[in-house]
Amino acid sequence: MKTPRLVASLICALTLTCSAGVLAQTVLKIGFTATNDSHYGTAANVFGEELAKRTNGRYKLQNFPSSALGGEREMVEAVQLGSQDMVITSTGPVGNFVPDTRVFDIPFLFRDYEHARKVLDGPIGQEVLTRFPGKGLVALSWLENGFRHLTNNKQPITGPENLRGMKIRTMENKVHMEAFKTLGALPTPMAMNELFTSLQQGTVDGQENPIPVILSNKLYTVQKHLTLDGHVYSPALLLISPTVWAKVSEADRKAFQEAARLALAANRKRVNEDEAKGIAIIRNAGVSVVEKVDLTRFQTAVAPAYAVYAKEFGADRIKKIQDVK
Ligand code: EAX
Repeated sequence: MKTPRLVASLICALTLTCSAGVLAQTVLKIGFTATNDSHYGTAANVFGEELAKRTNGRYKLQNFPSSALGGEREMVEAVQLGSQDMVITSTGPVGNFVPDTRVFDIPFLFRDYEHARKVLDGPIGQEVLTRFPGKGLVALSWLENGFRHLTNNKQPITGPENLRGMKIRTMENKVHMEAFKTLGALPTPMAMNELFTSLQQGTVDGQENPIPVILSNKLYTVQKHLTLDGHVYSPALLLISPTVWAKVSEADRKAFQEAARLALAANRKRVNEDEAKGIAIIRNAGVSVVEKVDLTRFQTAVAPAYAVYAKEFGADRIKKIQDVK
């Protein structure tokens, strides 16, 4: 048994990347704002397992859930700088880095999950992923956060008039902020890791997030009302630092991409499951749920913001997305 150890040590000495005679293993740190037991945690776990399997354990993932590495904007910045290896983030702050993602943050753009997934998987969505390297980031895959719904502590929201003057925490996303301003609310951008306390202390009246996030971050324990308005689809992304990516061999890049594909499938499956069981959990916790809202009234109220979006993104680009069947 002496010879193999000696060979291993020699390889280690040459590659300078192993310790205690073990062959090179790179541990990649991945951060996200939800818990390990969430739609994001599921994606990270599947990605980590599949990557390790496909690289014979040469790459391993270490999860930092629950904003342990900071808010989404901070994490994307760190991934860009190379001080953090990977991140799962909503598109919330990503438009500040890769403006082309912003078009997908327009409210009432997607009809349903099928529509959104089809656009992201198709040429329109895949083309946007190619814009990341030019902005100092690498996107391995789209992921999913879900359709966002309103929660608050003031009153049941049945129409846009109920939002008037309400302090709603939004993501640090100007497309979303424009929409809430147009609806008459007071959009208050804030990182996810400050949200729970802000709701608890009444710094903001409400917030908006998909069911998977409301569950994972236990927002239903500090909110009285939920309205299932699904005002906007919230895409997510699996990003890796260009510093890391530059060191990954061509063959291993295939392993990363394949693992990312499986992570996306698992992530969407979990979103479906959370959607199916989540409302009952939230209601059982004592939250009043407005299930049926007249969406056309919200759409009419938010219509003036579409003029701003059309100017920024081009009416034809918006229509092209809407037209995907
Ligand atoms: O990505 O910040 C948010 O509201 C996001 O939806 C959450 O961090 C999951």
